[in-house]
Amino acid sequence: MTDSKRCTNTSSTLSTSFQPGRLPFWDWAATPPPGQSVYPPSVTSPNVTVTTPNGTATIANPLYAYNFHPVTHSDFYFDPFASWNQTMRYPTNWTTAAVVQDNLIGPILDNNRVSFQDRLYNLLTSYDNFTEFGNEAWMGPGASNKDSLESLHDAIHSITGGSGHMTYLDYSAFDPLFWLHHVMIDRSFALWQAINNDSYVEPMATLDQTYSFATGQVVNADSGTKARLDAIKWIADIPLALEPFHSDAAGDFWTSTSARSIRTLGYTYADLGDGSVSAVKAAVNTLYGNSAGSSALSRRGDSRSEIERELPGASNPDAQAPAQVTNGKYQEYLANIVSQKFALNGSYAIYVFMGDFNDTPSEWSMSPNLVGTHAVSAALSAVDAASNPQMTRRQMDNAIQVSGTLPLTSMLLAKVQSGELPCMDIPTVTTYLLDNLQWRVGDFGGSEIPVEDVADLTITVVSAEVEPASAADEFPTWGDFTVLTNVTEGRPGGC
Ligand SMILES: [Cu+2]
Repeated sequence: MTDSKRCTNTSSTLSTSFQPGRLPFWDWAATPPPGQSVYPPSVTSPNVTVTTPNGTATIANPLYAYNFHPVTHSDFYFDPFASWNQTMRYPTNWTTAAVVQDNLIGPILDNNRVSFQDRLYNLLTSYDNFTEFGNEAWMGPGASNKDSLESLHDAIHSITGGSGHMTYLDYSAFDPLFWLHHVMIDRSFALWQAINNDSYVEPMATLDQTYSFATGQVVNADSGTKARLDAIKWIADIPLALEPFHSDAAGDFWTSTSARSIRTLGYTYADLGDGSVSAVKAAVNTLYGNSAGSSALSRRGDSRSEIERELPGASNPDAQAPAQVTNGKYQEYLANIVSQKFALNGSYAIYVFMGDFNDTPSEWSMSPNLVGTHAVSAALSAVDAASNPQMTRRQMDNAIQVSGTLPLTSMLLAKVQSGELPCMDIPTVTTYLLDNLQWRVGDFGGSEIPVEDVADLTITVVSAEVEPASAADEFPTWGDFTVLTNVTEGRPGGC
């Protein structure tokens, strides 16, 4: 975890009193130091030793959990959340007696980390449209880019939550980990913005109701002032304010345009350097290029960290293995996944494997053959519909298709290295994936969900020819996608 935000002078009392404050980010994608988990002790230790005016003292770690004062059923509609007096990560079950299984989270995150890193690298280096980069809503069959920062963000929520607070939109922000995760999302967006400063919010209708926006309302970047939800509901293309964030004492709100640069808000990130595109590209290559498909050697297996340290990143053409690069290009493979956001009772995950795996759902996350976990974060269902009719409405009315991508290249390269796969060309990989690519759906309580139960689930494997980066401050160049129809066609969830 790294210290990140700097508050600068502003006139408001709150800002002044918060001047020494920092919100750290938790980088779940970067390669951790050798022998360490991506899930750091600073968030996993129940207690922490601090320095006080009278020496050191051991206190409850504020980053480990939030204690309610106390929790009430009127605030927490859904049991057992209303009976848990502390935020829970990976609770053993949904009962009052559940206990946290924090020890599971690190190994699961570590087993998914190459997937996180590949996804983030691909998003930062090959997505140049804000809407596609940011938003998980499915853009239709014509769109080539199915992943989004939002979808990757959902995966972290769900994997750190298990069936606890972080997994559910309603309650996740109570867990202190939420804030460290969201600063990482903010930082990822800031890195992307520095590279793609010509693309931003486009006017489009909202697909789902939020605190400020009604479903179907057209949201644009130049949000107006003092707009109230009641007054603007259902009226298209009215300038919107980013409620409830006031920009001045007169009651005006921040807008997407006024909040476009984080520097306006008084902070920055060290990785942005001087803000030049080449500096940010070089930083992205160093941070996340190592395990993306753009470098040739396998990043999976026990020697992963060692190999990663030897490779300076996507920028090193010498690192390309002869088996992978042909005529100066190599082949990337991705699994695109589309499904209904509210297909099930709350959040769910699609696990993609390459090869054999254990039938026990609770062991999927730790499978050596797990390619990655695509998580769909949803609000809790109408378990208690009588006390929360609004939630029932959301579940019933909103047929929202969302998408995400699990990169396959790193795992395929590992299979080449282990001798299971002869080479990376399309016919060979198609045959291999037809036999070995498998997927399952589960909730986060350790139960399997029949693939057929997930409305509109479609998994499609695509491939693109990619030209490696030619310099440390350049990115790989992607060609057009080819759909490998026969890999998944005719199988449950396959398209
Ligand atoms: Cu979030």
